[in-house]
Amino acid sequence: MMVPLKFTLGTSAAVIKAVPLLLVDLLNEDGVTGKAYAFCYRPSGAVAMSSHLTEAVDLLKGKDITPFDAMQILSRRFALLGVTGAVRMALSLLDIAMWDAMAQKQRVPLSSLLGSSPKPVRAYDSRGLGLMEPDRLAKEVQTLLESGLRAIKLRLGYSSLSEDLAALRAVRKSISGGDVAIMVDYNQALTSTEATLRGRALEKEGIYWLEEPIAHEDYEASAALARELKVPVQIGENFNGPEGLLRAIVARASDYVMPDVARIGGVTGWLQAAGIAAAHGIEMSSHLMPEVSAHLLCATPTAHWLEYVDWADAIVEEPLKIRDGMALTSEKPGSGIAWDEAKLKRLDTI
Ligand code: SMN
Ligand code: MG
Repeated sequence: MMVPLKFTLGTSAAVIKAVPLLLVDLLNEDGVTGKAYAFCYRPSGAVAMSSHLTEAVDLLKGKDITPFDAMQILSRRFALLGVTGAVRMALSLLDIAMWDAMAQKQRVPLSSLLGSSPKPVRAYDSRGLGLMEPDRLAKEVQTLLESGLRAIKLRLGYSSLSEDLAALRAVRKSISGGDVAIMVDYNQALTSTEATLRGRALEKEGIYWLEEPIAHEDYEASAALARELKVPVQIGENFNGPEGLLRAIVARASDYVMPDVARIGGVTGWLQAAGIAAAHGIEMSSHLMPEVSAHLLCATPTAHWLEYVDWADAIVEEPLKIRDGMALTSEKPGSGIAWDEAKLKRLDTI
């Protein structure tokens, strides 16, 4: 379904006013329903994913199976089509729903099932600060900070460096006196040369990280950039499975990593990725879907930052709570996601 956003999000790739979310109810024969949702980027992404997901569930129907074993089977069955893009996202969603069901059945929060417990996790606000006029950015950051978080993400990628600097300075000035970290995200807008030029200028302004400055899969160029710049380079929302993360880490493509639970292979893929990041001593953050990601960061040895957005507040019974700069991981059994039927009905009529 299309869920309207409270803050329009202008990125260098697209202006997002409403997000296509795919909601999954995985009905198990024992009566437990595993839940998951994903941001599908485009409405057609949701159509493709639901088609892959239906087929994946059909392949498992009648089997008493765990998420790990299911992913082993399904990644073979989908290997010739390619476990990437919408296929990878569909399998990740199924995995998340299976883990949710397993935790619910054991009556423990997902983070506890993973060997940890639901803790507060450090979070930054990623709901707004899209591409817009500096005075509007200055106003919006004030509204965002009312949530109580002490770090925010600013989207950059204007047509010139001076506009990028004007945006950053407007935000910085608006929060002057406040001890607020600013992450910046280019959504792959720059060439390597331009990224070096802009990165050098931005690092003098004291940004916390520089996210996806160039094409996400060019790990070699990203590694050259990370070597060149003092400011930490952040990538990862496009990693395809733990093997994608491993390739990036081996190439030293970035200083930090931030996989997306719906592309890294769900909970199963995240755990493997977290092991790889920890073994290399690299800080790992999350990308979107904070309700599930919070549980995962509780069980991530090098947990860094949760990316907070409130998109699912429009569909769930209990929105993720924020307190003192932290997101409070749900203590309910499972991931804590339950659809609010009244909210869903209202959205259906929009
Ligand atoms: C992002 C990606 C996709 C949609 C919205 C925002 C952004 C992020 O790259 O990191 O949040
Ligand atoms: Mg990003």
